[in-house]
Amino acid sequence: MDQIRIDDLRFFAHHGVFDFETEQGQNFVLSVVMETDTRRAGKTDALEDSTSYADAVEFLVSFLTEHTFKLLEAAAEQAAQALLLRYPLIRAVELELRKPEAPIKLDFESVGVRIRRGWHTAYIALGSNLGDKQSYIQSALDGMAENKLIRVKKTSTLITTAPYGGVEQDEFLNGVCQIETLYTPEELLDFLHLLEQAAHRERKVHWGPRTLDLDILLYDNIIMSTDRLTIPHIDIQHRDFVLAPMAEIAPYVEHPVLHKPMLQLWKELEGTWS
Ligand code: A4P
Ligand code: MG
Repeated sequence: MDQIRIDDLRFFAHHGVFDFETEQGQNFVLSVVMETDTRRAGKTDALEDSTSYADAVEFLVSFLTEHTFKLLEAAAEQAAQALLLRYPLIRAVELELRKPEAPIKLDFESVGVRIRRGWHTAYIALGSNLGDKQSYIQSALDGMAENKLIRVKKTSTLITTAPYGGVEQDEFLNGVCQIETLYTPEELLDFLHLLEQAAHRERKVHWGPRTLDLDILLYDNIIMSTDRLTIPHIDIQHRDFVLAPMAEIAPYVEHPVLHKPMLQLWKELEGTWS
């Protein structure tokens, strides 16, 4: 991706673990690389098609002088997040914050942290087969839309599906949505669990009836498996209630393990792929 960058910008602020650092303040040095598509602005030569680096940098310096953090890690994290929330054309930011006068009795140039943060694309499976299914799913979509760390980009049609997995139960209402998020996969799972709890979901029977089930199908091209989280979600290729809505909103998105697009996986499951 294209970059807009500023190197070694100096400013005065009050971050530090020691009282004298937060009271007296000291010099800081900031370098920022903003990842954004500059093609359009490159063609039109119009500032409204880009992100003004003057604005962005002034915003960052104001943020870092108006707030006080003990740790450079926290200052960098919060500043990167504020920037990404403020400037929608910036997809990711690499931010380096250094202290040339850190209280260390050694000969050094500066100490600092460098982080990279950005928007991630994820697909969430939505399911309900208990109570007012449609309004449980709508409450999940509303809950995501109200969270500033999530942008809901696309939502599929909701479809009625027969239960899969051998448990005798009512039919499901299913769909998927595409989101962009600043959450890590684990943080996203925690947030989805909060939405499930708000829908009074009780975990009684594995694969059993539920007011609301929210699963992370894909998160960028990540492949991971921990005690809590498997991405891509298991068994996508065998589930028409996932593949039909995915084929609607993301037909050419590839399964990162199977290396096949969603539309193909769906047609293979239906037996109509040739
Ligand atoms: N977990 C691991 N990976 C993920 C992930 N990618 N996204 C862990 C979300 N959670 C993930 O899930 C159990 C645990 O899985 C979570 O705590 C998390 O740490 P759960 O939602 O509490 O339990 P569950 O839904 O009963 O089990 P599971 O294995 O998630 O089942 P599925 O795969 O969600 O399938 N038939 C139709 N027609 N439509 C459906 O929506 N859904 C299921 C449940 C069965 N049959 C269905 C449908
Ligand atoms: Mg689940």
